[in-house]
Formats: sequence, structure tokens, C-alpha cells
Amino acid sequence: MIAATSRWDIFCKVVDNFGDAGVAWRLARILAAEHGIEVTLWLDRLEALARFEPGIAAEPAAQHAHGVTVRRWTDPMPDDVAGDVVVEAFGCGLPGDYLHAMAARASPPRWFILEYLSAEPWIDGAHGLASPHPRLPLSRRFWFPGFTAQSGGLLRERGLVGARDAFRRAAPAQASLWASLGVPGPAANERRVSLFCYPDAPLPALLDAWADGGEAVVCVIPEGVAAQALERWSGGAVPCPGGTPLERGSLSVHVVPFVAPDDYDRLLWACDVNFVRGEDSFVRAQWAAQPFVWQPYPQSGSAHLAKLGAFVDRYAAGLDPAARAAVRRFWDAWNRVPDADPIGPAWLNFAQARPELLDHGSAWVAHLAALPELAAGLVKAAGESV
Ligand code: TRH
Repeated sequence: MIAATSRWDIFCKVVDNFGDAGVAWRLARILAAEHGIEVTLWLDRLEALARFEPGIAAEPAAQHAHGVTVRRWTDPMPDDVAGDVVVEAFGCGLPGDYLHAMAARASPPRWFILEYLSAEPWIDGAHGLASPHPRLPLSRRFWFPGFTAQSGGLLRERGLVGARDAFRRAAPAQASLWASLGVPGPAANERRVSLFCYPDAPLPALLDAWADGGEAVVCVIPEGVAAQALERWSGGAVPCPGGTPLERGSLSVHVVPFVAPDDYDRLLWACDVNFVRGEDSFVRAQWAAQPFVWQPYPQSGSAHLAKLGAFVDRYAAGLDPAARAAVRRFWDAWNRVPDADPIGPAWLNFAQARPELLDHGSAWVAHLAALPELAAGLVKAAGESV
């Protein structure tokens, strides 16, 4: 039996972007804050975390923030004391000396491989499976995040939905968020959109559609996101964070700095539509319960389109046929699915479905919140006898 106050080591290698660090960091924070666990996050590229977490700097070999120790993952490891529980994020592999330290313990640590999130049905069968190490007396268990009770669930901080609802009722908190971003507060009859996407999204065509449309759209883009597409679209005049927005027709584009995870949540809560990508922002947009659009991380052989389809199948199943078709149509266009509709008409269709998507967002959150939470599931599994 592993005590609740045990020592956990989370290992994470940044493949690219921010999601690997973002997910590992969120898990570490929840374990420390809600389960009283002593957590060390071993990260190879601290700059990825430092980009959006102000409490973390890129340089120190060891630092402490939000109750978590964050250490630079070096080879060889600075010391070889294995934790009671080891989480290997996204199958990043463990250092050889650390593996030997694990095997040398009187009782081997619980070892979990935290996999990437997917709505594909096969993950329910793979979640929780054990796999012995080929040489050492160690066994690891696969942990698949997902959207069903048979999966490993999703990360969700205690009180998240309540904090979201309180923020939505608090005009001063919303005003202070917009002021901190250098963006004016929402005007009547405008559509406010947060936009976090990969460089290959059909952004210019969507910006054209918004600029030419009959409805005022305020689009908030984090600095550096789709920067080249934005530059080409604007003819070189990309706003600096908090600077004068780019205005064209019905559209204003504001570039904002990357913000801390809790503020990114608030941004998602405050916008009418959220464009998200990868894994962690995708999950946060679901907790936000506003209409959203997902761009999965592009993979070779278009494997990401299978993930897209699997998620739409689950998420849109509870919608009426027209709204379901509007979601599929717009998400396919945004992801350049072969033979998808042009983005402009697909947007109009999607925007019309907004009232139903809003109701559906709340129902979807209620469904997800009834599932086991990911960090709590890991803590429970770590405490079970094997
Ligand atoms: O950055 P991403 O594209 O990360 C991706 C995915 O995780 C993908 O699955 C993985 O294979 C690839 O990385 C290597 O998108 P994601 O997952 O949304 O991660 C972004 C993180 O950045 C998330 O934790 C939210 C955080 N963030 C902020 O905290 N503040 C911000 O202002 C913004 C824009 C993001």
C-alpha cells in the first residue's frame, strides 16, 4: 500500500510546443495541492513551461512552485533515489540509472505510463493494462486519458466548475482579465473568440470571412500563434501584445501575451467561442463549456483525423442533427479534412448553432465531471495492492 504522502516522480520530455509540459505540470499541481503528495516534475526543456508559467524560470536546475519541485532532467540524473510512484509522461522513456534505482528498491515503485488523450474506442481496452519490463523486475501500467468511465479520465481541479461560474457572474473579475490583456471589455452584439491553433489552419480564409461578415468579431490570439499566417494576411502589420489591434471590416484582431494556466482558463471562460489545439487547451475548452473548435496535433498519415472524427462522434452525439452537422462541417473545414466545405459558409453555419452548442456545453461538462478524475484515479491505483 502506497501512503498518500508518498514521493512521486513525473518524467516529461518536451517533444515540441507546450502540451507535454502543460499536461505534466497540471497533473503535478493537482497531486500536490489536492492529494498532499510530494511531487517532483523532471522536465528536459524548462523553457516550454516557463513560457506560460510565471512561477517557473528556464535556468535553475531545481525550483519550487505551486507545491511542486521542478527539476531539469539531465543525463546522467543528478541523483538516483527512486520515488514511490513514477509517472512516465507520454512514454518518454526513463533514464537508465533511474530504472536501476527503481529496481534496487526493497519494494519496486508503482510505474505508470501516461498516454496521449484520445476518444478512440480502443483506448478503453488498453487503459490499465500492465506490461513487465523486459529485463528488470519492474512492471508498468498504461494510463489512457479519455472520455469514458473505462478510460483514465481527464484532469480536473477540485472546484473548477464553481470557479468558472463565479467568474462568469463577476463583472469586475472579467474587466480585470481584459485590462491585463490590454483588450477592451466586450461590447454589445459582438462575438469574442480566442484563437490557439497550429500554423497550417486555414486562418487567413476565416479572418476574411469574419472581416466581411455582418457581425462584429473580436479575435484574441496569443503571441507567436499562427504568426506567419497573420503576417501574410495583414501585409506585415502584426500587432504586438496589448498593442493597437488589427482592424478590418467587422473584425478586430488582438495579439495577447501567453498567460498563466489559470488566466488561460479565464480567457476561455470569457470568450464566446474558443479555438483550441493539441491536448491540454482542448480539455480546458471543454471545462469552459462554451462552443469550441479543436485542431488536433498533426500526425503523419493523418492519424490525427481519426482522433478528430472519434471525438466529434462522442461529443456531438447529443446534439440535434442540424447542430451536429454544423460542428462536423466547421471542424472538418478548420482541419482541412479532404473535401471539407469552405471555411466561410461553414463558420456561418456553426455560428447559427451557438445557442444549442451553449446548452450542450453544459451537458457535456456534466457528463465529463461524473467520470473519475485522472489524478485521483492515479492516486487510487497507486494505493491498490498488486
Ligand atoms: O502546445 P500544444 O500544441 O501541445 C501539443 C499537444 O499536447 C500534443 O498532443 C503534443 O503531442 C504536442 O504538444 C507535442 O497544445 P496544448 O496541448 O493545448 O498545450 C498548450 C498548453 O499551453 C496548455 O497547457 C495551455 C497552456 N497555455 C497557457 O497556459 N497560457 C496560454 O496563454 C496559452 C496560449 C496556452
